[in-house]
Amino acid sequence: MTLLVDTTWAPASSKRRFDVENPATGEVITSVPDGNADDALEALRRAAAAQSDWAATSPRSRSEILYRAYELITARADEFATLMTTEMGKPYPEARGEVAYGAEFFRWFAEEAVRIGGDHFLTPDGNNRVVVRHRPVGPCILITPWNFPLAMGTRKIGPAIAAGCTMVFKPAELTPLTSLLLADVLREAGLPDGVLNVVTTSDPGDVVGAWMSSGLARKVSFTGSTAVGKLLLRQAADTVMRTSMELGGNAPFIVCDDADLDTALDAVMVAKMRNMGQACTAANRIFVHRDVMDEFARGLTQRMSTLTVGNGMSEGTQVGPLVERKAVDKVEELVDDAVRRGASLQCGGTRPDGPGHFYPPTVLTDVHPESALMSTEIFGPVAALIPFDGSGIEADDTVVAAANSTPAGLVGYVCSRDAERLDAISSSLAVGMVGVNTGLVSNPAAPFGGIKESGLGREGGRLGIEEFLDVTYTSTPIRRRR
Ligand code: TXE
Repeated sequence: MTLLVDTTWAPASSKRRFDVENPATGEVITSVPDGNADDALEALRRAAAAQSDWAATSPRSRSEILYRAYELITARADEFATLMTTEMGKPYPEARGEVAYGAEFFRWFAEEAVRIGGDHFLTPDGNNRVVVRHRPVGPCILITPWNFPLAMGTRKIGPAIAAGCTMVFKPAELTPLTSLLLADVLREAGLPDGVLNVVTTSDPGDVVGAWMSSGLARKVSFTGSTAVGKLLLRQAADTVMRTSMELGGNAPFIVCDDADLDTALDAVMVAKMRNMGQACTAANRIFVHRDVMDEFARGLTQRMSTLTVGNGMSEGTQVGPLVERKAVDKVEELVDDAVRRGASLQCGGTRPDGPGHFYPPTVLTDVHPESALMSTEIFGPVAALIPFDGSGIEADDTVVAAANSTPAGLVGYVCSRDAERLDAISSSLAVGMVGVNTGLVSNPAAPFGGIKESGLGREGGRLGIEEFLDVTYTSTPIRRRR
């Protein structure tokens, strides 16, 4: 495994490497090159040098590369899923789901690549002809987190290729292997040299800092923590770089008194337990109307306590390890804090002994609003239940106000049997996306993204490619006949 810079897979200039661990066992899988600022700048120079030729390729040829890559990923689904489970921990069936979802971004953007249009109109006075064009923003910096090692990459690389941008790509240090395999597949699909340059590093601040201050990149697309997102926004200001930020969430999940509880339980299990709760879309605060709280809590505890926890590669595993020891420490602290503030533990809550970074599925009821997990992304398999009271619109207003009382605004969920109520609540939630009687909102055809401190810009959907295009126009006076 090496860095991909231009045409060659190369070692880091320092010759240093860093280890990649299997979170289910704590064992080292392999090591990858530990790139530094010199490697980073070399990679970005290659991307910048390749930009004009790449922008001149036909939309059809870029589309065909994406289609081929889609097919190659699909054909190698087992290899991708095994690698992902091994370096990140998610159960193999979930990893297969991510391969399908991640590959789909390439197919979606293969279709978008050939639909980049423009506009052409006369000004209202009829004196000028305006031609509006879209063109690639230029070399892009792509930074991805570890929680969806394939899909976070394809969601950024897909539109960059479709738009005609070259790129430098830094995958998360915990999960670089899936990204290196993805780069390999893109080369096999015919991506020209220099278009995609991958730098793995254990020091993201060094590598990304060099890119941000180089003056060579025109855009940064980041998915990760809000703290790092804010840092990048400050760095981007120096060169007024375009930014797309997909940052943390703190999703409210609302169960109304008239909800179908089986539907709500199915939905909350998906919204809470997908990826062991390590998703920005994870249900973080589960608001349940007091009239249905007992039944809902019983049903959820029954489902959570019977899940099979283990190595994601073992048959029957439903819940894998968390990504690293630090993540388990954080979840443990949040649960202990909630219990100290009066929450009741219905199941889980005790970290097991033994190797691997495991934490059991946990249900907390009567979570106090001052608990740290109300304002922090739990990023673990912990369901925090908070009761709310009242009837009709009064109850809805109360729960919406509580749901909106956070700086994050990525996603929300609401369960009810009343269409009008669902519409009223979902349109009042201060979030970018709402799951209505479902726990899953992500889809390559939809514009994924948040409002408030959850980020800027949209990934996927019709808007996804626009993030990688500049809009320009020419204005030409019209000569009128006498
Ligand atoms: O995130 P980081 P971490 C949230 C979630 C999680 C917390 C911490 O709450 O518990 O963040 O996770 C790169 N300059 N999310 O520590 O550090 C890093 O190498 C440039 C939500 O893993 O933000 C990786 O590639 N880049 C989120 C990426 O940022 C830097 C997904 C994300 O890592 C950098 C992940 C720097 N100075 C975590 N420091 C979501 N939106 O889904 C780190 N990085």
